[in-house]
Amino acid sequence: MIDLRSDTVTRPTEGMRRAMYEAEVGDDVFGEDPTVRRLQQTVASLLGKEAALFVPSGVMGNQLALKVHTQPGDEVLLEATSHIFNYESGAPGLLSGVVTRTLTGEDGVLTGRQVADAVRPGYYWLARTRLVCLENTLNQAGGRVYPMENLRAITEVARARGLGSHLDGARLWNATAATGIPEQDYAAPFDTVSVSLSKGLGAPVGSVLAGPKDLITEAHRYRKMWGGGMRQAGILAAAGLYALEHHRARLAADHDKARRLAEGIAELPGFSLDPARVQTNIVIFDVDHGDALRTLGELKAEGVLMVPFGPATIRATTHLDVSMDDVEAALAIMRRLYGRA
Ligand code: TLP
Repeated sequence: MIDLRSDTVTRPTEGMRRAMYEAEVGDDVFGEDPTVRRLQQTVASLLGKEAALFVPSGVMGNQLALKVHTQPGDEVLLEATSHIFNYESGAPGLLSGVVTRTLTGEDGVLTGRQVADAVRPGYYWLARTRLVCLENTLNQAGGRVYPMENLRAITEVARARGLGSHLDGARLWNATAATGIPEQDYAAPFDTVSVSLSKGLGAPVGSVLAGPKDLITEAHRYRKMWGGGMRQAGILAAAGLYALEHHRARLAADHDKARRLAEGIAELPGFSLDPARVQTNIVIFDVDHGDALRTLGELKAEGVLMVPFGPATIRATTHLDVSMDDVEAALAIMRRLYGRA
């Protein structure tokens, strides 16, 4: 199988498994796991934040951020295609009791003006707009990198209007690999940032939420309350540390594979995409006949896995466990199935 469903499908490499095996561990609920502590310090310093918290998933990192930035009844501004709004099971309503309000960006990207116009005035009969969340890279916009100018403009508005700001940086590493702008620079305008270790970096489990000490202390409390207190979690943190050290530099290779895949698909009749839009490791394309599931079934029968991202839309994601040869093999299959005779 050539598995392009997500960059989450990777299996730990031998070196990573060795690092996990050798990890020094302790009970992290007592704050005694040295490897977890080292991971938290490493990520906090990489992102230029005071403190960080190791969490089981990207969803938990984002939802903890919402929790510590808001009170029940507050309003959170999100882009309409964002992961937090679409793919986190409605958690903001249940876990934080907040109202989510979506703004529609151009290809997922909002402007400072849009956010400024959305902040509600302080009348007591209105919800209190309290937090703005952005995503970098933008999953639904095909891995697009959020332009720094817009990140700065939006967070300036947030600060000026007394709102908190959170960045869902599940694939922030890919943004840095694509532009050369350090993660720390992308993180700087935000109060809190969550990053994933289990996507492009190839660790089996884990995300990290970083931010000011007081908010991370509060997040630590809710992590426990939500059942995310982990004991000898150093075995997982070791994989994250290994990934940060060994798998960040190679992300650019995933971007090359995605570009090649996009170029190949763009040459086939019946598919619509512009390869120039592929900036990182995600390729999103449309099937002209309108039935993504049909195409996905045909591809699966030939050993190529991708996921639906709309009725006529498909997503393919490159990662550590697919090689350039795998990409060429997937393209050869697609040419055989869909190329002109
Ligand atoms: N995204 C998954 C699916 O849920 C769509 C994927 O395959 O891309 N933020 C962003 C931007 C994400 O893409 C994801 C995962 C998350 C947060 C959640 O991370 P996990 O799966 O670790 O909870």
